[in-house]
Amino acid sequence: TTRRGRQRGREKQSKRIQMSRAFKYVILGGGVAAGYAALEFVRRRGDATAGELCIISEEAVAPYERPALSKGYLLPEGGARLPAFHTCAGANDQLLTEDWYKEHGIELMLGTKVVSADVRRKTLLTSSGEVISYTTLIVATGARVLKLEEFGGSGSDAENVCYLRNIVDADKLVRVMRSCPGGNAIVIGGGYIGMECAAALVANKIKVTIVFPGKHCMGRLFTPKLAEFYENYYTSKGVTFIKGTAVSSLEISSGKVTTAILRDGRRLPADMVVVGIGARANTALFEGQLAMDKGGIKVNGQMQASDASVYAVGDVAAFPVKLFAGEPRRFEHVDCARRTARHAVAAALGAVGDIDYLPFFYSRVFALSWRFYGDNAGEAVHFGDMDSAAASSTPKFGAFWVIAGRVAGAFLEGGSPEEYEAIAHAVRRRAAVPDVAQLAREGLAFVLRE
Ligand code: FAD
Ligand code: NAD
Ligand code: ISD
Repeated sequence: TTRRGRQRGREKQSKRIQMSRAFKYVILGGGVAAGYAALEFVRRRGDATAGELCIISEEAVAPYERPALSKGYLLPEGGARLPAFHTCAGANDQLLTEDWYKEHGIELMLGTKVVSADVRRKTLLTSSGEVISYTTLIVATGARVLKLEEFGGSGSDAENVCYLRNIVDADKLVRVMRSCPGGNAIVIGGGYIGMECAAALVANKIKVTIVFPGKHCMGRLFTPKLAEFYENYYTSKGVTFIKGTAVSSLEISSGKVTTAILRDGRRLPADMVVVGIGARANTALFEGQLAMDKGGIKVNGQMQASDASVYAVGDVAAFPVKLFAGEPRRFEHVDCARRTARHAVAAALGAVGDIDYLPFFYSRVFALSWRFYGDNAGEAVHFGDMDSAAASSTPKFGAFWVIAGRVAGAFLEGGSPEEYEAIAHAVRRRAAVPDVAQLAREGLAFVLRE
């Protein structure tokens, strides 16, 4: 190398050094888990947090309650808007605006993507070329949407095709929805996003057809019988279900989808398309560096990864669930993000016991609202009158899942706080079920007695 080459190398090196910063704690990701982790740091360390903690987020805004995006954010009028749903509003806790992070000396690096991570050196490289080093890293990178292209489809870039993961997606969805009042929406996927967005589209007076390959909606959680109730309810609101098939292609004209073509050749007119075909945990930065499991980063009961300086929380973490005999599980639900985040911070700051997590998922659509606790494995025992429930304005019904004579999971639509508490408690203590027929007959009364 020439002298000039060496000089340039030194300049580059010193620029790099200038662009390096070190923090004791770094949270990678700025979603739900990051917000709850930050609050936990401040609660536990008070002013000592100042200057020690950095959050790096690809998103342009401070951590917010992602669930609001498919619910309050999509209301036709008076929709939820930031700053009202920053974390930790969803847990009725403190609202952490950007100012809150400033006030507590927490470095919030927004609009900054981490492009590579070096676990051995304890460094992260950002899209702006900055090197951030850490003593302890909390990975909270969440999950990304699966794209049609990953299943051999196309059309994701069309002006009226919407995904929903972040606030930029939600703004596009609102824009597109408002551009076609009274129009036709094709919803691809009958999971959480498909069902919640379909309800929001109906509220916005858009005609909805949901298409998915499965036999019934919410295939990861619902039994066929539970699904039947919700499908009937949606149908009564004007939604059409096309099940057991898929959209094979989207016809595009002037940058917009005009028609969805099904595998069997059927052509559905489309003014807009919403795609909700699943998510993948954002693990790529750590593949080959940390142990993986269940599509996520494998952690122990302290939320600590195979490298002791790294913790993983939220959607990206596969952790042992005591209630399931320590089996590692990964959940893509907000309660898990909140609790694992708090637990990781407690663990990183000192000794805590291993996490003892009761899985909890929920959804709210139309005037309906359900909660689920535990595991949907084993024999499903339905309760409540699900047929007349459809006619009721306040339906109440559900299911227990029973494994080896004990309650393993419980689902309840339309419960009161006391009833939800009772089913959660039954799952938590794995209530004995001497007679499944009695459980079906008694339903909620069975757990309320305890
Ligand atoms: P996220 O909240 O997704 O946050 C991940 C963050 O990491 C994002 O800010 C992302 O930009 C950032 N990031 C990723 N990679 C990088 C990188 N390389 N560099 C910098 N930043 C990066 N769950 C429920 O239980 N109930 C609900 O009603 C519900 N509704 C939902 C509605 C929607 C529309 C969605 C998308 C999810 C919903 N969920 C719901 C799931 C719940 O929101 C997630 O489980 C939760 O957000 C997970 O939190 P997290 O912090 O792990 O990930
Ligand atoms: P999902 O896994 O819940 O549902 C995916 C749906 O897409 C299923 O109906 C599946 O049959 C269908 N599907 C799969 N491949 C398909 C294909 N090629 N063509 C058509 N359909 C296909 O995922 P989602 O609804 O996209 O949700 C994404 C993430 O957001 C998940 O992590 C979910 O947990 C989370 N989320 C949770 C909630 C909640 O807990 N209330 C609400 C919204 C989103
Ligand atoms: O958990 C949630 C949820 O379901 C929402 O809609 O948080 C949001 C809002 O309650 C936050 O304000």
